[in-house]
Amino acid sequence: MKIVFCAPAIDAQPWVARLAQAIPEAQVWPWSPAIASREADYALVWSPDDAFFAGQHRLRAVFNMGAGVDRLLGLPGLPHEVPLFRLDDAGKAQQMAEYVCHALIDHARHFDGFAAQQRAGLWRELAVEGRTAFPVGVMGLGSIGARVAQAVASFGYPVLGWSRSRKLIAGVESRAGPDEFDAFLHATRVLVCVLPLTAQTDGIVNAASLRKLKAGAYVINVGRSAHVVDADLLAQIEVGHVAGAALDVFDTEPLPGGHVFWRHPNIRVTPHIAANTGLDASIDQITAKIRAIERGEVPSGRVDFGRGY
Ligand code: OXD
Repeated sequence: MKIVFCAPAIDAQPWVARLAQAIPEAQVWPWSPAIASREADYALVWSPDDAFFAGQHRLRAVFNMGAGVDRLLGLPGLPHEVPLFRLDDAGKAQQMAEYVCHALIDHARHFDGFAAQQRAGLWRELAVEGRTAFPVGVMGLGSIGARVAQAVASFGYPVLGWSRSRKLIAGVESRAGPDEFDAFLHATRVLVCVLPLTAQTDGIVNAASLRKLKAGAYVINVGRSAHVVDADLLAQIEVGHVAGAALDVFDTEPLPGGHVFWRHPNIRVTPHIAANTGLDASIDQITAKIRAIERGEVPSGRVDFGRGY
């Protein structure tokens, strides 16, 4: 069995070593332009080089080393006849849940305000609204979104979820499809985006949807930057309908130095760290999927090219 690794932004060495250890019978190598025509049975990729797929003609499966496949689906030459798998969870859901709960509680309990007061040497209580004043709406209830919704619910916040099809998650009111989107927005104050980026979800957080949120809304985006129309978000903060946002993903990463988000008092910026791809969990998952394919089974996490995730 031959496995090639192509993720130019990631140090290949530990991944290749760990994969070779997990599947001892496999030859595993990091892709480079010099050996582009060396063909593999399986590929592990993350934002691979444009030329990558041109040299691969016998792939049995491609594994995306992340949850979102939007960049990969836009890559010229991606073979649609080869099954593509995304990581399902692999340690990301827990991290996402931590990020979202932190951003939510930081905002709702004014911890950001207390930090500012500390810098000013100010000892002063700030009035805090109860948790029921912050209904949280989670867009996207896949393995990651479901974990996020459950974690938020465990803190006692009212939680709604919105997804393509209705989901049964304890403590979460499920809304589904375009027909229930407005009702979902009207009932939400803290909007959390964990959606995959597709033609249907591109720009979904825009002036119209933001205006439908409860007054004093807050946006937490751990999906993709294209989900949020930045100018609309800024305009709604400006008019006071939206109180602020915690953003982990940006059109240009790293976020350029002069970008308005850096210094905006109501916007929290983090450098796309909401959930890192953990080496061990990912290799375990990919190894199990390769073994399943070798046995003739179809593992979970297969991307539907038509749906876009
Ligand atoms: C992912 C990411 O898609 O980290 O997994 O952006």
